[in-house]
This record gives sequence, structure tokens and C-alpha cells, in this order.
Amino acid sequence: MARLVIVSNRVAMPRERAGRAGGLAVALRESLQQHGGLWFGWSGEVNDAPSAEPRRARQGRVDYAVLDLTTEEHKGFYLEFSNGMLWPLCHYRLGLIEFRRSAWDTYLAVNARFADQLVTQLKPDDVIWIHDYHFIPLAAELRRRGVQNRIGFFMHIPFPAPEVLAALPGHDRLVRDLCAYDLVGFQTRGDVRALTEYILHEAEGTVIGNSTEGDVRIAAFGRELRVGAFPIGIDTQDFADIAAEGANSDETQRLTESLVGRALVLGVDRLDYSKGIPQRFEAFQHLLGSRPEHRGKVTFMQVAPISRGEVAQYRKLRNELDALTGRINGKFAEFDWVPVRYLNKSFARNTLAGFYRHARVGLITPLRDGMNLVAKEYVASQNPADPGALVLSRFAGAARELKGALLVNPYDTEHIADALHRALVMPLDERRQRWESMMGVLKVNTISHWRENYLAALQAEGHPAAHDNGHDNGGLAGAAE
Ligand code: ADQ
Repeated sequence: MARLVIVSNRVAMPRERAGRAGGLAVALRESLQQHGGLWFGWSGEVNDAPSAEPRRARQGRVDYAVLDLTTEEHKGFYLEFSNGMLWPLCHYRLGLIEFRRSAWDTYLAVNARFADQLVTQLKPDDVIWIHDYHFIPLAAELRRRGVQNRIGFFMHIPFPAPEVLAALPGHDRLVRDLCAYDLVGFQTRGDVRALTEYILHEAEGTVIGNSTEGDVRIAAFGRELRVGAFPIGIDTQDFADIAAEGANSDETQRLTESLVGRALVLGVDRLDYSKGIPQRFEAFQHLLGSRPEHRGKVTFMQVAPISRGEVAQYRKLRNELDALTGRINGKFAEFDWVPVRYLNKSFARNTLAGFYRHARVGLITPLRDGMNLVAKEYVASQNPADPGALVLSRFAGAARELKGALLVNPYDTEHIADALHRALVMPLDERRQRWESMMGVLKVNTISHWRENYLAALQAEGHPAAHDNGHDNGGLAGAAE
């Protein structure tokens, strides 16, 4: 395969502690090592006198090139547009959006500035893989600068239905820019369907193929591209291994001792309003209220490190959860039992894996989620001889694959409470059967499978790139329309 260029909002530089990098960062780095490549994106730093040129590093066969954002760019591109508008829009939370034209302009300007820099780094046969909603317009900006390489995009979060997307001023420009890619990958077929409906009904394009059966080809805005579902996975065997080791770790031992034989219900999420955490707390409260047999016998632990603390909606969510924790514990706690343990903390992967393995129930109830890797990690971490049960939102992408979970409507707190009860009393045979079916899926659709599958599809796309000007593509920058 040709050299691979990956673009993502946050680039995990080699100097960053390996322990912090998640499965996705590791998988992407592996494919860069394998093919030789460049990882390009935001450094994660804000700097009001950023150098025009990217900062570079090299490790093994991988080059890293990162740019800082100015304070104004960080505010408009990252906080206000990406996280303040696109994130709620794609998670169907229209009420949380405050549209600001200045933020939209900054979003487009940052994409143009990143394209200016990226174009000078490219070689003619590079395959470019761009990740996530921060960079939807990047391929169109590259095309405007004459880049003809194969460019793929993967959207980690849901793609909204056309009626929802149309609430965003500028939605037409965003979709037109999306069509500058050769391959657009989504987490589920539902996301593919949402884009094809937009193309048919809002963009007067055509769609070949049926999104309920497989990938489709879209013709719109004078281009043709492939759109498909590539559900992301985890490193299943690695998680199973570290969970088996983690079961004996100091932290898991301390957790087990502190529970004194009570069943553990575990939730793990970034503290985000898309994750349905308040509804989950309400559901646990409902369980204790309606089924007194669980009082004193079950502990619910929610691990939720603070995320995007600068955005107002996230501060509001934090206050809401602080209050709910106090209310539930105040109402039900005994002198020797506290029902809810709520931790605004991150844990190392092996510690988390040990906690997952000890939990009788994994409670993962996002209101909307592209995939949700925690659900997959919970399943992979279970002890095959005595696995726990998963209660999972039907609106997580993972619900399409994890049919052995107890699927719930995350808005219906009584429904969640019923499922929790069922999970807590589920006989071993049923837990095993459900777990085996889910683990079977996770063993096949691993993160390496996802990555290889996506890259093979991108490689297979017809490719008009020029192969005639050696390896330095700097000249392409001047070939803009
Ligand atoms: P996220 O919204 O961040 O990802 P998720 O898929 O659950 O959600 O991934 C979270 C990752 O962070 C998991 O690997 C998890 O282990 C880790 N994590 C969460 N809480 C942690 C804690 N307290 N300590 C340590 N690690 C923690 C976005 C989309 C998802 C999509 C992914 C990948 O929103 O829908 O599944 O990208 O495509």
C-alpha cells in the first residue's frame, strides 16, 4: 500500500505516555508503522503566536506534524462549532445548539488553514484518511488546492437524519464538502441511510444500492463516492487478557473488599450529556424504590471523568449529577451501605478492565452514541465461566452488534430499572449464552479488522492521482482552481 496519511483532531504524539493512548490511537499508529506514514492534526495546544509550519516528530516509520490553534480558533472551531453545534446536532440535541455564524466561519477557516499546511506535506500517491466531525470540510479544501489523492473520511459519531441536519445553517455546504471524499465511512447502516436520504431529498443526487443491505454509491455535486458502514471494534483479545490480569490487581482487590459481597453495577463514560447518565441514576433510584430486595445488596458505581469542562452544558450536567448522587444516597444510604459511588476520574486501561470484570452488570445507556466502545470493553473483560450481563441503550451503535445485551430505551427510566433487575437476577446459563454470542461478534470485528477493512475499501476506490512528478508534491499547492 502507498504511504498512509491520517488526520485527526488530537494527534497522540510519541512523547505522550503510552498508557494514556486508547485502543483507537494504538490501532491507527500501528497502521502508520506498517505502511509508513504521516499523522497530522491539532497538537491539543493553544498558542496565540502559532508558527505557520507544523511542529514535527518522527518515531520508527511514522512522521508526526501538528499545528497549534489560536485562542480565537480554539473558541470558534473547537468549543463553539465542533463541540457546541456539531456534537449536539449529531446526537439529536437541537435544544442545546446556539448557532453563531462567527463560529461556523472559524470552523471553515481552520479547515482551510490545515489544508494549506497539509498540502505541502503530501506525495502524489498518498492515501489520506481523515477522522471525525472537526474536519468534514478538509477534503474539499484539499481538492480546491489541486489534491487528487484518494481521501477517505470516518465519522465516529452518528450522522443525523436530514430533518435534524437541516436545522444547521450551512448544512448544504457541509454535505457538499462531505461529497469531496472518495469513501465516507460511518459506524452503522442507520448513519449511511441518513446521508443517502439527505442526498436524495435535499441535494437532488442519486444513490446506487440499498443502504439496508450494504454500501452504496452516491452521485452528487458533480462527484461520485462510496458510503458504507464500518462499525469500529476493540482489541478484544488484549482486553480479555488485561481484564484477567486486572482481576488480581491491587485496585480490583480493594474494590472487591469494599463491596463486601454486594453486586456491582458499573457505568463508565466521559461526562457527556449524550451518555444518558442522569436518566441512568434515575433508573437506579427507581430500582431501589420499586424493588426493596435490592437495597443493601447492590452498589452502583459510575466512573465519569470530566470532559469539555469549558462548555456551559457540561457544567450544567455536572451540577445535575452532583445533586442526583446526593439525593439518592441521602434517601437510601444506610450506615453501612452507600448505594451510588460517583467518581469524576480516569483510570488506566488495566484497572478499568479489572473493574469491568468484577461488575455483575455493565450499565451503558447513552441517549445516542456512534458506537460506544465501553460496551464492547465490558463484554470482552468478562470471566467466561461467570460473565456479567450488559444493559445497553438501543440508541448506541453497539446495539446493532451486541444482540445478547438487554436492550433498553434510555429515556424510559422504568424500563431501565426493569432490565437492571433482570440482569441482577439472571441465571448463570443465560448470562453465559448471551455473553458467548456477543463475544463471538467481538472476536471477529476487532479494531484491526475495522482498520484493514476500511483501508482496503479506500484503496479499492478508483484513483485519478497523478503519478508523474516524483515524490515531492509541494507543487500541487499552486494548482488550485
Ligand atoms: P467517546 O464518546 O469518547 O467516543 P466511547 O466509544 O465509549 O465514547 O469511548 C470511550 C473510550 O474512553 C473507551 O475506550 C473507554 O475505555 C475510555 N474511557 C471512558 N471513561 C474512562 C475512564 N474513566 N478512565 C479511562 N478510560 C475511560 C467517540 C464516539 C463513540 C465511538 C468512539 C470510537 O462518541 O460513539 O464509539 O468515538 O469511534
